Amino acid sequence: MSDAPRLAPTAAPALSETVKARIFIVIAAYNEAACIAEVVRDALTAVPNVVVVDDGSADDTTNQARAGGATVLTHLVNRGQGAALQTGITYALQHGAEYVVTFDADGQHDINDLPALIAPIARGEVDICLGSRFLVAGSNVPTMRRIVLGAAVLFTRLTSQIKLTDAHNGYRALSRRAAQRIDLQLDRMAHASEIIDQVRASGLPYCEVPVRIRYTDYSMKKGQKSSAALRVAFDYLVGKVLR
Ligand SMILES: Nc1nc2c(ncn2[C@@H]2O[C@H](COP(=O)(O)OP(=O)(O)OP(=O)(O)O)[C@@H](O)[C@H]2O)c(=O)[nH]1
Ligand SMILES: [Mg+2]
Repeated sequence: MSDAPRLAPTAAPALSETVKARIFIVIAAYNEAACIAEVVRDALTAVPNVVVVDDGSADDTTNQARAGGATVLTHLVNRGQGAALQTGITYALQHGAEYVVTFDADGQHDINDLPALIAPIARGEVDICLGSRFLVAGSNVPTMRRIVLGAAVLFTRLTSQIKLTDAHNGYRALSRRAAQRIDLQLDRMAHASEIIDQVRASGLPYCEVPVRIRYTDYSMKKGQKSSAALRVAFDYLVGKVLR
């Protein structure tokens, strides 16, 4: 079993304008009208290319994401975060992305962590940086989420043979060649485990990078129920058998 290398939580130097211009931030959004415009505006302070995939939302997510300045792609029906990310990754590659970053729509991630996620790839050390909320001291992860995410870490060790500290963090950066090897087939939340398998199968070097996370009343109300973890494990195992 391989241990993912971990980077120390040091402040990364600012990214060059050339690198920034080649980053595409992909945000899968489902019913996030309340916060998506602000999330996009924040992301656009760091990079020029922000793509929101509105995953069949019933609210005003598309208009709000456009108002924030994003390029918006739309799923006509709700297909799940995995499908929405794959749509965004494919679009980013078609539009010349050298780096693809996945980022949540609900305001939980911090755009200030972007340089730390991109720098190891830009330096040519790795192709994939996986965000870890558990490498940051003082993350306000609620106890139940800690337990569920701890179980996900153990599950990943068993099924993917990779030791991570945070197996289901939506904040990741991929080089172009890594993004080309990602092909998410699991449409819903189980894609988070599937992507780890594909990272491993790609044979490309990867590491974990400390990233902050914010749990807010909004994110807790909208986010995953603990019981959803069973569905994720089931979908993933069925997907593995069918592959
Ligand atoms: N729940 C859900 N989220 C989706 C879907 N499609 C896209 N998303 C987006 O996926 C992101 C993550 O969803 P969350 O439900 O917050 O999951 P999470 O962040 O892994 O879990 P929490 O720690 O509970 O917040 C959000 O930005 C959603 O808007 C979908 O079909 N269902
Ligand atoms: Mg969330």
